[in-house]
Amino acid sequence: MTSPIIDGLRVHPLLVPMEVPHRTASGEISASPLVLLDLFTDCGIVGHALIFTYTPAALQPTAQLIKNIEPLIKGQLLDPAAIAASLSARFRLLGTQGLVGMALAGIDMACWDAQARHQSLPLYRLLGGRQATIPAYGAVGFDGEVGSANAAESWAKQGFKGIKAKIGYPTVAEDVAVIRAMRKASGSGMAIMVDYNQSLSPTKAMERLRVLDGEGLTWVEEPTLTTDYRGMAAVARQSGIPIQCGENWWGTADMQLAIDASASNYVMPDVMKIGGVTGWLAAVQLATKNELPMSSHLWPELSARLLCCTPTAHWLEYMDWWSPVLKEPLQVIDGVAVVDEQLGSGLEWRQSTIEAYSV
Ligand code: SMN
Ligand code: MG
Repeated sequence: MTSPIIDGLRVHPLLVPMEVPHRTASGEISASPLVLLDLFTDCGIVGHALIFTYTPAALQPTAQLIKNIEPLIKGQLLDPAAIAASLSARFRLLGTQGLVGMALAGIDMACWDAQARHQSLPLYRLLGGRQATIPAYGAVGFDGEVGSANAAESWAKQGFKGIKAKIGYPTVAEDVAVIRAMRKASGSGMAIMVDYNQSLSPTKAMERLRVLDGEGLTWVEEPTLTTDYRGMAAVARQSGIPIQCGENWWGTADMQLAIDASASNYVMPDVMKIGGVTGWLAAVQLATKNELPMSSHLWPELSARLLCCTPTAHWLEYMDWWSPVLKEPLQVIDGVAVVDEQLGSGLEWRQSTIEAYSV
């Protein structure tokens, strides 16, 4: 089967409203700035991907940057790994963190989607994965005792067996109160994770985690700055609760630094910041070699497929913020992500919303 040739890229910058703004100790997201990518080939196959830019300020620049990269890949063979290596080398001087990393990750995701579609395979099968039972947890915002308990109850009613709450309230007593309110609202069987979104100093984190130790938490996420590998490791050493990190690693170079420092017990790379599908596959090598349970961050549809190719797969983070732009959002049944046999990464756009939310 001859490889298709890349024929062009189309980008759609969208601002997708969120029913409930997502609050964290480090800021709030009230709408999803998304860049939808379509990668065209000479045989009619189209690869799809989406990039989340966190803030509307980065939306148009990221979309334009992706479009500006089109001449570098147009006319190239559809060979995702080779394209990732070539683009990484082209941006060696500028670096592949930040918006460049986001743009390259989006192109990588679209290339792998197109490759799987060209071979008439679901992405997880192209990558040698297998159907796996991936538990999903629901996201709970920095919404206080009542708001967090209501969200916890709602996830429990939908059959989820895990929830993750953003904490880092003014006092650790408030953190504990939110945890206990969620536990009461969702039942004793619910796995509860908490996420400080890098809001504490290592010292403050150690103080708080000593208090949280008896709360039966599954993990404490990013208690301190993700780039403070030594500080995170010091917190992990004294914590009785597993420490989770990864969503802010730019590529596997950061992941390797965290592993070398023993900064966390678990890992959760973000499929965009880690470098797209190619970056995720490299992260899987590191997690498997170091026997680190590996979870996902955002991108539930793509992450579910990739966790089927992850021997140390742990939890999938589920949120439905981007469902309005998708024809078939990820299904979670009885708390387990359903990975069907849709070709590629299963992304098909709902055209009506592209018109409605284009900016
Ligand atoms: C998070 C970070 C950024 C946007 C939304 C949510 C959070 C998570 O850290 O782990 O989901
Ligand atoms: Mg987080």
